[in-house]
Amino acid sequence: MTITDILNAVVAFDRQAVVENVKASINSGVPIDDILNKGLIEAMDVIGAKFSSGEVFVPEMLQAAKAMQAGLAVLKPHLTGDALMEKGTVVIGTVKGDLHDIGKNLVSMMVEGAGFNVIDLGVDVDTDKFVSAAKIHNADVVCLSALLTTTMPSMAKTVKAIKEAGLKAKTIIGGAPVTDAYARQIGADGFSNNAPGAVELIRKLIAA
Ligand code: B12
Repeated sequence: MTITDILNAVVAFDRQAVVENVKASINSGVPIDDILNKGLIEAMDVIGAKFSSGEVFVPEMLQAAKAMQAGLAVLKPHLTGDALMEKGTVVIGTVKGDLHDIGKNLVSMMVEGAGFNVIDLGVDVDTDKFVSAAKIHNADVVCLSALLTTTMPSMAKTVKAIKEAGLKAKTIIGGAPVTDAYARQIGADGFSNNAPGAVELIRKLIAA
């Protein structure tokens, strides 16, 4: 049993095999980061490439996503661990028009595990909802996720609205098409291309 078995099981949409292989890998001491990055996340890149080349379509992408999420659920208790005291409040969501939530959920899980109070607004979240949630919960940081180039402008709109509302919340952005340069361009306070990086960024912004 290897990490490749996990990757192959996700690509084959075999939820049960994903769960069994993830459990077996954890039990045999495979590093959690490897299971996550080289197994589950890498598998989504394989599916994405197959989608680009017309080998698979949306229903298959969705099945792979469900298989991946089943594996993530097994990993979740191992991703969290520093939740002893609340260190601040973080609002998170996938922006308007975008339904991708695997990466957002992963960030949410790790931020929660690092001891922050996380308010997860879900997917397809419009600017007004982000602003009012940041206000109501007195958020320290608002995290925006986007996986489509067509929904990235919604990040710019939300970052601007949060600043204009005069809230204390800092904004950070992420998702496969997002870059550091884009974060700077739209005036966001930070960017990371992975979930542990998001946690580090949030810690720094709150300490600043
Ligand atoms: C699974 C998937 C789907 C699933 C989503 C299921 C779900 N519940 O999320 C479904 C089938 C619904 C789907 C639909 C579509 N999809 Co899709 N999808 C994917 C796929 C294969 C994987 C995405 C994923 O989960 N990656 C794994 C996660 C862990 O990675 P991640 O999201 O990038 O997150 C990490 C980091 O980016 C970061 N991060 C994420 N968010 C945040 C936030 C913050 C604040 C920070 C700091 C960091 C951070 O941390 C995460 C962990 O490391 C990608 C291909 C790819 N490789 O990205 C295509 C992809 C994103 N989809 C694509 C497309 C085109 C679509 C559709 C338009 C297809 C269609 N014709 O209908 C629809 C759009 C639906 C909509 N309105 O949103 C394109 C986008 C192209 C583009 N340039 O815009 C891609 C790239 C596929 C491709 N190669 O063409 N999709």
